[in-house]
Amino acid sequence: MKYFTDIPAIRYAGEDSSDHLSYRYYNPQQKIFGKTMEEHLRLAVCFWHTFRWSGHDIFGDQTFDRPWLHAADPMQRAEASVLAAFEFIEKLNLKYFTFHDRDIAPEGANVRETNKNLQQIADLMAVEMERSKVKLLWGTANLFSHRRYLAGAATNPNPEVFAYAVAQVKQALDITHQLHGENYVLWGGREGYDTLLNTDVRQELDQLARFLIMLVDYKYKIGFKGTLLIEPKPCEPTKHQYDYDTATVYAFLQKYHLENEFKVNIEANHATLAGHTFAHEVAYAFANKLFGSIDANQGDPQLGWDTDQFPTHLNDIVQVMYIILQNGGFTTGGFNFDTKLRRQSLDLVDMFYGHISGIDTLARGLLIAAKLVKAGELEQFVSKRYAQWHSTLGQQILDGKTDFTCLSNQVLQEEIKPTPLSGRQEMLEHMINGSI
Ligand SMILES: [Mn+2]
Repeated sequence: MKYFTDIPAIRYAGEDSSDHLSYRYYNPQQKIFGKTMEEHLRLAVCFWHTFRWSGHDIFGDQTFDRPWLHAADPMQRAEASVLAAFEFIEKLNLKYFTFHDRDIAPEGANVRETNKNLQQIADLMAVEMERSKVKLLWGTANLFSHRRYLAGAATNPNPEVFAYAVAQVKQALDITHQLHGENYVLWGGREGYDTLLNTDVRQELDQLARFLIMLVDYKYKIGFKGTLLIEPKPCEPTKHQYDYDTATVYAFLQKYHLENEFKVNIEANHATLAGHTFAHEVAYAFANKLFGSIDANQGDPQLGWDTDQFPTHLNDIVQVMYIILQNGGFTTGGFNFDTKLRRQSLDLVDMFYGHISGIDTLARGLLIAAKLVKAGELEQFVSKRYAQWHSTLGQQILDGKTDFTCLSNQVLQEEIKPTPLSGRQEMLEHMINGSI
């Protein structure tokens, strides 16, 4: 069964193409600084929003009618969704996908049956991956939808829920390993609280750390070579989530000596919900050797929730791409589309328009950022701004060869009088827009 027969394979047609079912900027084999665009971007389609979400929101039910979800039997629906997903990814000419355990296979009557369902679908995925050469960027476990997780998984007040979550993540990691996943993601959707009135924060943080420590042990035990990623988000569904942002995750990891075992999966929309820019989270992650992967979905500045829209804000993407290029690019990570169509975008072709639009935004952002790197003007400006730190004074401070007493004496003796210099923000903003 094929689902997208009336849609052509999506190919690069160049900037002047008027065909909306083509890429204007994403030219997979085009080389930029010695790597192809495909290797730079490592684009992935997510399984859950794209093939399992029906358009429902908190005010309304299903709006989409997906043919692969028509069968009465949930396992038949699961198998049909896998076939639809690989057909879609191949039509877009992409090389990666991502999945949640519960979105690829339904829960059974008990854990044994649930695990059997999941294994059966994973085996079908393995066949499709072999046939299509599409790879797994990352897998993850859904520890937030079922009511057993209403008060969290690892941070639940009931250790039986913790144990249940361990069993679920063990199998999700086993399957990610089987499918040669390049990363494994943890998003703590309900690892937080709704009210402090019923919550022991210190206890919950210790529980979360135990969970992650055991996961790391298990990763080495089975020889999983991928990167473990934590996806920060400040709130939603809970009022407060412990993985608030990259800085919070970094502090938590250091407290429990886990900073070398995890990196972050930064989502654009989660960054803005935390009161940051997307670029801030990426820069902060690189600054602390924590950069792993990206969920490229953006939010809406007027809507205060996680709208998961396809990335279209070119200026934001240029800044992010510039930071990624300056720092050497992805290693095991990539750009995942953890994106949802708007619920009025009913047609199958809208799935293509959404992804093409997002992919072209990233590709165009990459091209512009490469131009900025090549021109070197921004880099020179920044390095000049810090140049005085190479002076004797700057080096003494950085090398720890001075102290409060020495420095204050030096200020008095040499009558140090610093001269303020312009930060040139407007010129730099003008320069970025000029390159777009
Ligand atoms: Mn995400």
